[in-house]
Order: sequence, then C-alpha cells, then structure tokens
Amino acid sequence: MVRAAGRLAANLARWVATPPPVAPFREGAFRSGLHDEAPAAWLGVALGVTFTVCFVTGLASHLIQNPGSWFAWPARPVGLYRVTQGLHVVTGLVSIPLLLIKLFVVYPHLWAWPPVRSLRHAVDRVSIPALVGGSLFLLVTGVQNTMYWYPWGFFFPPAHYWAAWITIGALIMHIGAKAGIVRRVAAAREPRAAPDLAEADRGGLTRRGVLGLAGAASGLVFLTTAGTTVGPLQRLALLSPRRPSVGPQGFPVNQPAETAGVVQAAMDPAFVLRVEGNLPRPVEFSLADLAALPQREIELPIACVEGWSATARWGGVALVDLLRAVGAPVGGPVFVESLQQAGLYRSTTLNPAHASDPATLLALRVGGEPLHLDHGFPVRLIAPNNPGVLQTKWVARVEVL
Ligand SMILES: Nc1nc2c(c(=O)[nH]1)N[C@H]1C(S)=C(S)[C@@H](COP(=O)(O)O)O[C@H]1N2
Ligand SMILES: [Mo]
Repeated sequence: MVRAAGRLAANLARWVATPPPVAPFREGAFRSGLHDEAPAAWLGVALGVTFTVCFVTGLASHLIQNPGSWFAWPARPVGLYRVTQGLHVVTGLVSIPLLLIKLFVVYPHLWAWPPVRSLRHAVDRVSIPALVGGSLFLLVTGVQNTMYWYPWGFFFPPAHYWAAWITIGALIMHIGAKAGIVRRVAAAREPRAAPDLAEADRGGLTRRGVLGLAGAASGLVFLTTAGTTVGPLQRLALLSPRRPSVGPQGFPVNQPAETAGVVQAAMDPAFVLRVEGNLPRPVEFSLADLAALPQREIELPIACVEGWSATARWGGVALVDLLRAVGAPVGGPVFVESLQQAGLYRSTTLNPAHASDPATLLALRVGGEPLHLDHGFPVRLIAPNNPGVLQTKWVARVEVL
C-alpha cells in the first residue's frame, strides 16, 4: 500500500518533470528571441497604461449614465466628457495592436512545463483566461459599438461594463504576478544586445524591432481614429465610422427622425412644449412662445459615447430662464422627455448641476439656423459636459422634479 503510493508519487514527479514529447511543450520549441521577457514586459507596461485609462474613463461614462446617490457629474468644464470619452475610445483602439503583438510574444508560455510551478504561477495562470478573454471581448464589442453593429443578442452597455470589471480584476492579478519581471527588465540598462544582433543577422525582427512595430501600429491606429474627436486630425480618420463635421448642419446624426418615428409629431404646426411638475400650474409653450422668451447663444460640444464629438453654436432658451418664466424653483433635478415614443434615449434626468447651469439650453437653433429635423427639430436639449446619449432630441415635455 505504502509502496504503491510511493510509486505513484514517483511517477507523478517524473511526469511533472518531463515535458510531453510533442512540439510546443519541448524545451527550445520556440527559438525566436521575440518571445522574450523584455518585449513582453514593455508591451505589458504599455497595455497597463492604456487599459487603466480606458477603464477609468469607461467607469466615469457608466456612472454619468447610471449615477448612484453618491455620484454627481459636474456641468463644468463644458468639454470634460468629450475628453474622457475620446480617451476611452482611442485608448481602447490603440490597445488592439498592442494586445495582438503581446499575445504573439507571450503565447509560448501557454505550453510552459510544468504547468504550475508555484502558487504565484498558479494565480497567474488562473487569471490569464479571464484577462485574455475579457480583453478580446471588450475590444471587439467596443469596436462593434462604434460601428453601430450589434450582431449579438445581449445589450451592449452592461455586458461591456461587467466584462471590464472581470478584466481589470484579472489585470491586477497579472500585474501582481509579473511586476518582478518588469522591474528586472527595466533595471537592465543594456538588455542583452548580443542575441538581438544574432536575430538581426538572420534577417528576422529584433526585440527592439517588435517594440517598434507595436509602437508604429498603435500610432497608426491613433492617427487614423483620433480625428473622430480631435478636429485637426479629421482628414486622417480613415478608420473611424464618424467624422465630426460630416452630417446635416455640419455634424453627425446618431438617430435620425425617421427611425425614431417622430417626423409627423415634430413637423406638426400645433407642436407645444409642456412644462409641469413642481410649479404653480402646468404651462404649454408654442414655438412662437419659446421664441418670445429671452434667447441665448452658446458654443458647446456634443460628445457621443461612441467617441465622436463636435462643437456647434447653439441658440435657444436657457432651461433656467424657462424655469423662472413658469415660477418653478431652480436648483433641483429636471426630467426631459422626447416626442419619441419608444427607445432608451427618449428621456433624461438632468442633475441639479446641469439643470441650473445657464448654458443648459432647450435649443431651437444651431449655427444660426433652425435645428435640422435629425438634430432634434423643433426643440432639443443641449447641456454642458453631458454625454450625447443624454442630449435628448425632439423635446416635448419638461418635468420639474
Ligand atoms: N430622442 C432622442 N434623443 C437622442 C437620441 C435618441 O436616440 N433619441 N440619441 C442621442 C445620442 S446617442 C446622441 S450622440 C445625440 C446625437 O445628436 P445629433 O444626432 O444631433 O448629433 O443625440 C441624443 N439624443
Ligand atoms: Mo450617442
């Protein structure tokens, strides 16, 4: 009995010590110096930075759209969301070539033998499927979202949001397991030049070369996508589905009036905007009534969650002026609802900061002209530092909460 157990233990030890005789497990199966820890470490550092920025900005966007009682997104600076969401989309896109090259550099480790060397190694190996699977899921669904391409059955925002938590948890475990390697690589000033030269002699890519390739590929992705929000780069934005100046009145449309099913109601000459809730009595405003109220003109960006953003000069009635005109208190939240009958973005609740900011408009004009039907004619909401999804178009009802 004891001897049988001893034999079993010895066999097990031998099995663990000897790699299986098939190719990927064999010692020296991957000879390229590119699968070295130095390129893996530097790519890891770059991905650590892009993923962290992408996660924090994504979390901000999620909280703005789903605020808890403890979270209030400010109305100033007016272009903050434009910057955070632009960073979210661009860091995500730039991560794609970095991640693909990193996976190429490190995949031989999948066949490391023995499969588990230590507790730290075990923790790292458990985190890898979550990290790789989560990252690929986030990058693929994120790109599809920017293209309005929803081939899957699930709803994008919660799936993307929860996958981000899983991925970032796995990333923290991964950083814990690999921090030592990164420190070692960063400390070695002249990272073993000789094998690098040998690689170059054979005409292959060097370790420096693979990092250069990663830098060039992510730089190219940056240059061909950032123009969706960075105006001067617009002409280079070949890979972006939206350019900030292309659309009616010089900026894009996410949801046209036709698909929102509002054409008739929006064009109805009997259109009125109803204001009700916490005020002496409900009041209805025709377009002529709205035009008779004090008018303001203000330059504000519109910044969509999908990354595009554009600045326009909006004109109309400030929400605070409207509230004062009907005798409603200023300083509380305000609910704004569209003519649109169905759809997730048919209404929004402005938090007190946005509702009381004098730049928050019920816009009637853009660039000096009446709004295009697809931009929300006759009345749309435009608030400073507010994500595009919350800038309700075809506004028909304002409720003071
Ligand atoms: N009623 C309504 N308002 C809406 C939407 C919508 O689907 N329905 N889409 C929002 C989104 S996602 C964005 S980015 C902006 C875009 O405004 P634009 O079409 O004028 O550029 O409108 C917002 N307002
Ligand atoms: Mo949007």
